Amino acid sequence: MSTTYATTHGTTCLICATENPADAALCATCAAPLALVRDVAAQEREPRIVSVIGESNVGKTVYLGFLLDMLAQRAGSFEAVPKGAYSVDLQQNVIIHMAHRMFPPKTPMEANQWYWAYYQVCRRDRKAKWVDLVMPDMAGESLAAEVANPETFRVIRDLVGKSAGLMLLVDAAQAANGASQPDFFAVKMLSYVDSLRGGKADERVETPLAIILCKGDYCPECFDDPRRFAQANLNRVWNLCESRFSNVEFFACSVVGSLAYATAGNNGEYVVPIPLHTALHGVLEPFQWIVDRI
Ligand SMILES: Nc1nc2c(ncn2[C@@H]2O[C@H](COP(=O)(O)OP(=O)(O)OP(=O)(O)O)[C@@H](O)[C@H]2O)c(=O)[nH]1
Ligand SMILES: [Mg+2]
Ligand SMILES: [Zn+2]
Repeated sequence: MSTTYATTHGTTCLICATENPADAALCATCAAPLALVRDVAAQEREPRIVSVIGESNVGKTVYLGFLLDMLAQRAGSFEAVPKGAYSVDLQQNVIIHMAHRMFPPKTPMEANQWYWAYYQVCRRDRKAKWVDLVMPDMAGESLAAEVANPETFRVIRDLVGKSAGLMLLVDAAQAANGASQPDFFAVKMLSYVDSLRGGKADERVETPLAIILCKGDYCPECFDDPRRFAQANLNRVWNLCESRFSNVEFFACSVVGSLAYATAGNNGEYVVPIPLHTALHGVLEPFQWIVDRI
């Protein structure tokens, strides 16, 4: 990533390198918050991007919100400092909804409405090594549009292309039920990443890739052996990882302890899951694995 500076003349976007007016709030090209650039300039340390990718409704927002909240509470001996109030919004949005026994709403497709988190993170049990992480919460539908038609969402291309670590979320419950959609979507996502990295036949992608099997509460067997689960239920992803990615690990994750179901809509035409209580399993492990490798 090139060094970027906020100057009196303008602010160069950290993500897409567009030159913006000094007082702009969002980048005119990719809608990244420019407060990020100003905070980075103050920090004098290059931030690393960790992208959370996956299909719409797989659980990206919920996962990221709880992860940031755990870091803020110093789980797993991590110390994490949010940079800028905007970095706390995502976590707050998820925690407040869950406290009211609701899942947070779907992330809008428009990049100017995404939450971005910029955190300074360090492990207190190790020789203190601070890493600055930028973690945007992208919308699954925008990711799908970009993967189907590269260049639709320039910000996604820039983010995924520059990421130091990737977390790919896959719906384990659907996969365990025999659906092939999660497997196909993940394969498309990974082949997109591969092509961004050059896709040369003799060079595998070295970026650390954590594949997170979400909604593990529906299929607890995925916690026993996430690798075996993936090999059996996400065989296309498993094979692609073996051939093209040299730094992959599989994890299982779940955020809810028990669910109830209620009807919603004017005539009760929808059934919505109500999270009765949160019980976090496997949220920190993939993050820890990535931080150890960047
Ligand atoms: N049972 C269970 N359901 C979950 C879990 N995490 C998420 N969900 C369900 O998945 C839905 C979608 O979660 P989100 O985090 O909004 O999904 P997303 O990937 O951000 O989706 P987009 O914003 O559309 O890209 C939630 O409304 C819940 O119904 C989990 O750990 N267990
Ligand atoms: Mg979302
Ligand atoms: Zn930009």
